[in-house]
Amino acid sequence: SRMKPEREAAYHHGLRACLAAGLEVLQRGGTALDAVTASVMALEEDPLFNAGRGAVFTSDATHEMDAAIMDGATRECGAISGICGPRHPVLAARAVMEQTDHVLLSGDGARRFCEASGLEMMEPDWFGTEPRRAALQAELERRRLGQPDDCDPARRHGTVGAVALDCSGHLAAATSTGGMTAKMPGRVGDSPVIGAGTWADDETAAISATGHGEYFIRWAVGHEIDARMRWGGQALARAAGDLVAELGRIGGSGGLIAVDRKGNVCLPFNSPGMYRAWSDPDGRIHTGIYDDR
Ligand code: SD4
Repeated sequence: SRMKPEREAAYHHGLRACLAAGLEVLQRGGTALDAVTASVMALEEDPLFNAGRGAVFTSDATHEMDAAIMDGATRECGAISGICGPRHPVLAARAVMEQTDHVLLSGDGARRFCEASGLEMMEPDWFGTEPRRAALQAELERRRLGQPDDCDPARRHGTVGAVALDCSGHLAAATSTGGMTAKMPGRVGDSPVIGAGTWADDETAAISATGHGEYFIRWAVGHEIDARMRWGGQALARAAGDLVAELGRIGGSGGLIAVDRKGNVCLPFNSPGMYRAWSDPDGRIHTGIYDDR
């Protein structure tokens, strides 16, 4: 069943604004890395999406956010996992990439790194919203009653990501998430795992995934698509479309956004819907929620 028209309109509006934030960077000649950073920051700030403000709750009613960013030109990347603090987790991931010799920082050390590097930090309450709290209660109640898990994944997920190709031919990807509602404390999803939920290489594609993270890690989705393109000679649409369909058949609901070195955009998903926005080469913005093909 679809959501109320007002709510749908709010999503289209939010998606358009976030796409525009990244597109503006590209149109003035900025880098793909700066474009994906700008789009993901806008999505993190929008409480409709499950990242930054509006992140879902763990089963302990806390937030544990994951984020990653990758530069396709150099394969430099950075990620953080399991933290609640930085207003923009994607900036924390980018700081790991640019200011440390490491790729992934987690937990308390990651938090202290964010403070030391001067990132804006927020109190835990700032991230929580009423709808997320209600979703946590509903999920805990469902588990208590042993009822089947038949919630539309598009509604329970909402991880955010951005991929971009810039005028120098460089690709970049970024992903940010609160994870999955009522996840076990300490659980890490696919988003901060390079080669799973986040990937970019100028020779193949930039990829950012959403969905049931365990499947996306086990099938190494980002790197698998890269391999099918690089060694299998497949086009992005084939490699990504097939893999997302394969995951759907074994219970791994979700989807991804991707762009290749030629600028071909591919947005496959096996769930009833996936919030998405993309632009034509001429800068025209499109948005989508459900599978309306
Ligand atoms: C995760 N892939 O942590 C994320 C969940 C997600 O919208 O997509 N939520 O597994």
